[in-house]
Amino acid sequence: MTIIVTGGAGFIGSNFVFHMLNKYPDYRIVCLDCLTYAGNLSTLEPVMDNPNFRFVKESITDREAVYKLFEEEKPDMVVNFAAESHVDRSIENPEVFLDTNIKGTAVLMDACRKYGIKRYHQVSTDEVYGDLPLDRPDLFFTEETPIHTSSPYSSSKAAADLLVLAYHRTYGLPVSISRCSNNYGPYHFPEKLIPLMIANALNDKPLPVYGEGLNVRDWLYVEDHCKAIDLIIHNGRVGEVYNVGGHNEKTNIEIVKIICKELGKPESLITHVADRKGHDMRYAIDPTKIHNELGWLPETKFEDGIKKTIKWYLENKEWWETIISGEYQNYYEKMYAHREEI
Ligand code: NAD
Ligand code: TDX
Repeated sequence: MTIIVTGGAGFIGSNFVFHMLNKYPDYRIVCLDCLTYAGNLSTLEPVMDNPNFRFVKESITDREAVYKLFEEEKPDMVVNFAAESHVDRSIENPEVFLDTNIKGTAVLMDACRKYGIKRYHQVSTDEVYGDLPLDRPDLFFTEETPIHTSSPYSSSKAAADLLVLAYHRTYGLPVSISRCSNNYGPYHFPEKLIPLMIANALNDKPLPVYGEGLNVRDWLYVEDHCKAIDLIIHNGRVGEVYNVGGHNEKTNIEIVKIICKELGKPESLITHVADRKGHDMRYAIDPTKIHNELGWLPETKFEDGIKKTIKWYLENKEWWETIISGEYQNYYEKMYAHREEI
């Protein structure tokens, strides 16, 4: 079995590469990643010498390079993690999101049509459903919830999902899609809420909470997401969408306070800043389908997962300090300087 894993040098993709090489010692895992700001080759160092692993630095938007790789590897499956993934960046500059997330998906699926494939899996997000109101805790996203996006990021992911389903219907491509809630865990890029707050708190820097911090996200430990995708590509039905989430809703302010407590840092570091444009209020997944069909259930409780994650950031300072001492400084200055304190 040969699987092309795109975006494997990023947060979830790298965790998936480790999971698969560990669990299936006879599989060949080929990581296709062009190493944007979010891709980090040092993350993959532990598997670089594994004879069942190959890293290829190319973009999923480069048709020639993708076709060449398919000719060389004749993959049985493709799992597409590669994407521009940060909502705030999409608000500043949508174009690269359209290129990578939409065109890149089409190029990969064209290669799958040309060379044949057992499964093309698209890693999508609950953000394609838009958001839920705070005063309706009885509502959850199901696979039937209409697509209703808020940001350029979620719109590009939704467009990709629609293309994936269209390639299934039109060309009979054997596809599947997973729509997961917010992940957290090791190798999470420090532009995202949890690692950003951990890094800032450890440096005694202000913790910039957008607005009142009452927006709700449904947090899932990254390993649980990887296990869900593993189940879907092996046992999930072709042409189907599976929601992935663990009924673990928390407001942003709760998350930041937990991080302060775990690190022994004062809550006075918390600074309320200008809100994100179009900020989604609440995400909440109903995972009944994947549970009933594939027996998936999240295994890591948030209380344990957040402790493990913080421990990882404490033990792997070099990984994130290298990131935040580079180009990230310009990013941080640009994105947060204009966010006035409120
Ligand atoms: P990430 O930003 O950490 O990593 C993205 C990876 O894709 C990087 O290694 C980057 O170099 C690579 N990449 C970007 N453009 C590429 C291109 N044109 N060609 C090849 N590689 C390219 O992202 P993540 O948080 O690991 O998210 C992975 C996937 O999961 C994305 O599709 C995202 O939409 C989805 N997702 C993320 C979450 C979350 O909470 N992080 C939740 C649900 C779904
Ligand atoms: O500095 C911050 N302050 C803050 O209050 C940052 C970076 C975020 N936030 C808020 C915005 C959100 O309500 O925290 C919440 C989480 O923000 P992000 O970490 O940027 O995640 P989110 O926008 O929810 O999107 C994530 O989950 C779904 C991933 O980045 C997406 O790729 C995934 O599809």
